[in-house]
Amino acid sequence: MGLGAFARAHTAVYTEDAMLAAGDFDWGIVGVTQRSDTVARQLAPQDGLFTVGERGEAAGPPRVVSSIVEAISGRDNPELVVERIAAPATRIVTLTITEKGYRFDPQIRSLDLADPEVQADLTGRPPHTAIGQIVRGLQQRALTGAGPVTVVSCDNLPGNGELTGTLVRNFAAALPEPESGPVLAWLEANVTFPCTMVDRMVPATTEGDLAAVERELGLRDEAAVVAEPFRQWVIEDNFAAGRPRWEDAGAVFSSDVGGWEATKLRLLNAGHSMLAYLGIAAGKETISDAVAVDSFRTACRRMLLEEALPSITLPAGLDGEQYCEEVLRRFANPALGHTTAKVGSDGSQKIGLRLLPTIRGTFDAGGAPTWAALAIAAWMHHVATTPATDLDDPLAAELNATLPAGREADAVVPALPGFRPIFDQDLAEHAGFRKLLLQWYRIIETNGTIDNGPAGPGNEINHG
Ligand code: CS2
Repeated sequence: MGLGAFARAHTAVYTEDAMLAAGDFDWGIVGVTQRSDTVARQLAPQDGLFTVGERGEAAGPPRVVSSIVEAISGRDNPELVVERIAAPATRIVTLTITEKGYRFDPQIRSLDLADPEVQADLTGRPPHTAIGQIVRGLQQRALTGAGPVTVVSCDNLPGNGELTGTLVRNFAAALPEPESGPVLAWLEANVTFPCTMVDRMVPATTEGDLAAVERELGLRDEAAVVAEPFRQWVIEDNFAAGRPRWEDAGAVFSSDVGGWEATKLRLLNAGHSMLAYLGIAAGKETISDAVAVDSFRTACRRMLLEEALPSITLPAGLDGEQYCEEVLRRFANPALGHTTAKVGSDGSQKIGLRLLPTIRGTFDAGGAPTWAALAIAAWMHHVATTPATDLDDPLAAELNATLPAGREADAVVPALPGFRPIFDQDLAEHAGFRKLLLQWYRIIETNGTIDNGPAGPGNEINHG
């Protein structure tokens, strides 16, 4: 579920590699697009085939991936999606639907039952939400005896397996009684929700990427994607009905996926978000342009090493400092064209998960999360200075309603931490946090963030 660029460059590639390595061709992916039918329309006339072009140092040649056997527009064919989930041949449902696709309340880690789409799905219409589609599919499996199935979240959420299981149960429990009890009982016995950590930087494909792939391949491919050469997948081995031998494709099966997820979210994704908002404030179009600014790279490195790392329990054997340096190197890949606008989108869904654990952890240890607060201040500046209609965020309207009339630090900084979908009350009222935000916001407001040389304006960011 979810056929965006990431799913094509990650799940589909691992699955094809696993089939090739193990000689086990019994698998195939039915891809379901979520909000738009574009990718389904692009893939259908190509028999599901698409190219993955690698960009950057050690890039391999373009390859055509063949693991997608059907592409469905979920928005237009919700009943077909339910039918596919319910089919006895379906063994695994993977999700690459981004944070907002889960429609959950992060403070209490449960399904947002007030969400109008969730409510509408609960009334029994052909379901539009991913969680609704899964539960309706599971209900069918229970009725027809289609057998056990595994649901695998491949999104950047802490404890993504456990969370997805909770949301599925929340939806099932909210169904009217004659439906709710049986599906809940069935799923306890027949469905597993392993946790995974997924990693590969995959920007949105541009017209330029399509033209480059056409030159390399000699064919026009409307569904091509480009990605960095690096990829990683750590999976908890808890599958109810078999799985491809993803380990033969380089995936790692581990009992400490939580450690890997926290590491990746609070180092890679947190650094990414920080560079995105600093970059946006400085007019930098890509992450590689943003990380090339000395003061931004320094701020990012210091946040990772001095604030995030000490508050993470690393997976056994992982060298945290090396991981941070590798992340910074990956950010600097000039061939990728990963835009600050894309990484900075959906901030309300991301920053709470990526940055706040570091802020809480640093305060709890008696320190001051100077650099993580800079990232939050830069996000605030982005929200406050972007017209609500242009803000690429599912909660743009709610954020706009929280903003005061003035856009200066003294107005914005006291107001935004009151935004409950992101900040809890403790943090919102934390005087030290407020002070750091005020300092940074004033600096960004007065000087901007750019510092291209020793005498450039805004080099306060270097000095903290
Ligand atoms: C990025 C991620 O867009 C974003 O928010 O931080 O998509 C990032 O590129 C991936 O998680 C890398 O694995």
